[in-house]
Amino acid sequence: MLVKRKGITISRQIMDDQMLHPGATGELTGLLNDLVVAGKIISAEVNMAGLADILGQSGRTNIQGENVQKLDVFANQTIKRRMEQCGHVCVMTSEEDDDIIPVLDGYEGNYTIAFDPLDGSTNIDVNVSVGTIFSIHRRLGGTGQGSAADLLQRGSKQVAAGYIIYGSSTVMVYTTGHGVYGFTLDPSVGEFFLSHPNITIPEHSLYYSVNEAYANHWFDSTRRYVDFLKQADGGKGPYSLRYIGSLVSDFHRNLIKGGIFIYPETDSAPKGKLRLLYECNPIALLAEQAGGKATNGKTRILDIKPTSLHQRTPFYVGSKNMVAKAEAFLKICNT
Ligand code: AFP
Repeated sequence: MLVKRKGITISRQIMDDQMLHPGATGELTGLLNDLVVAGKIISAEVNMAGLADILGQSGRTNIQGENVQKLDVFANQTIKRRMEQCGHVCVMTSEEDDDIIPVLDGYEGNYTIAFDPLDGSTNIDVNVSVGTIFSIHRRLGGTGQGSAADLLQRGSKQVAAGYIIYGSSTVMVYTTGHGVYGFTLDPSVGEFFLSHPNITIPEHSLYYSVNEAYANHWFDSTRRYVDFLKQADGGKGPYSLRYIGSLVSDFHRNLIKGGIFIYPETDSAPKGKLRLLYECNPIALLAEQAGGKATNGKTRILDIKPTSLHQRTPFYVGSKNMVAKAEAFLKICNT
């Protein structure tokens, strides 16, 4: 395996990844490089948000009298445009679109992409970090336009997944199944450079992330686990709560520092809130590749067979020991 040094460019890394797969055609490399371009475009727009008065509803005009879009609409269009003509994708699904999204005729490729163009977007106008999340599968077979079936594959079949977080700096974190790497965008030259080689998530930590406002609506098992986190836990605890309300930000922090992120089922939302295809699957693959764990409480996230594009699932992800402990609580309380 090639030793990665801080400072290599993301395109170099993507090409190195390709070399790990003898016989690779370069299609995935091309797709990822186009995603990088989309990330740079969205990053520039997010950074200009306050200045350009782009916040607010679609259809508003900015101070130059131009029609402006909400950033999530902008991000969605940017990714769709890059992907529909990159020549490597056969079908897409996005958090912003009800149905599958075709690619341009003549540009069909061998991969599918599911994405959340700007997750956490309700936080944009208060300068909270938001992110683009993506999940890539190889199509089931055939040629031409892909179908929903190509998208409804298990997370364990992902060939690449990651996110781009637009925060104090823009960082792209991704995996192609050979570890997790983070690249920070240097806006002065418009290039992502390796800043976080071979990320591993600490096996244990003292952070947990959950929206406790819903505690009265959780199942007993979840409530007991979170209560446990507030106790001493043999001298390890009490744990500290860190919740931003933007999955990419919460997960990114836990990936680097360790911790567990929980979005559980509630009595009114028995499947939770987060979406399997373009939120939980890609984050779960990153977590596992970094040595962590991801479950819905009963089943490994990556083993769930999706049945619909926008299906939701309860989500417990992060440091291996903490997720295992949560699972143990859920099993005991549910029996
Ligand atoms: P938005 O994209 O609508 O801001 O939702 C963000 C999100 O899907 C995810 O990023 C957060 O973890 C989660 O919702 C926060 O949900 P609660 O506000 O219910 O805690």
